[in-house]
Amino acid sequence: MYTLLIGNKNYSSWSLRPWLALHAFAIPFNEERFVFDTAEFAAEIQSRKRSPNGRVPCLIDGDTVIWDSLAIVEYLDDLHSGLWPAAVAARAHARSACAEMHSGFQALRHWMPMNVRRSYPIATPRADVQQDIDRIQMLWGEARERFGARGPFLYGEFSLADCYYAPVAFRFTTYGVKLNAVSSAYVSAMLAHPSMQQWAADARAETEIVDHEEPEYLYEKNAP
Ligand SMILES: N[C@@H](CCC(=O)N[C@@H](CS)C(=O)NCC(=O)O)C(=O)O
Repeated sequence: MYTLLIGNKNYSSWSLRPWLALHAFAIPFNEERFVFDTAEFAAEIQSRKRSPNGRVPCLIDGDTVIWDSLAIVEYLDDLHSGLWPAAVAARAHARSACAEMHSGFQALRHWMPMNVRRSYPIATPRADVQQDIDRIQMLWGEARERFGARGPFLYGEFSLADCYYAPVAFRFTTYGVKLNAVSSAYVSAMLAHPSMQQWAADARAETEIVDHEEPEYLYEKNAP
């Protein structure tokens, strides 16, 4: 049985990605949640005792330890197959989209951190954030148009690419981001997915608040 080490469900966007892959594809696993900014997180995770890079997520499969969300989902696809879109061209597009998410969109990640339980509409996002939003909508539109005929998700049927953009669906909702029709329909499909609903319910049930992840810290206390 796999063990997945994760952070707070309300905040940990990187944890959500492999958790969603396991949950949505009905792969049995245990989860261990570590709360940010606690002595336990420092002792178990940041010390590298349980996770080699001192971060979450981290997947433990017997003697095999896989850190970093992208390596984890690739490992799951190696062992379970069929988690990426089936057609080679769609798979290449999906992998590119995930790589772009993994290494990019810094402005969006910084200024619109995932915060599942909050609603904090931002009427006019900063220019650099809007550029990231525009690029994501372009990418989603292309995936939906070229590869999305067989379902409501990016490549039609649910795939690892949806796991990768799941935190963005929560972010766009929290910050009230104005979206075109295709993106808006995609976000609705994601929020309706039973595994996303489970994660959101778990996030809302959490009681810990991490001040520096809250929008007031970014936009009010610490405003540039
Ligand atoms: N690129 C990594 C990012 C992992 C990451 O930054 N995790 C954050 C939580 S979402 C973390 O563990 N932060 C705690 C720390 O850096 O001390 C991945 O894809 O897994």
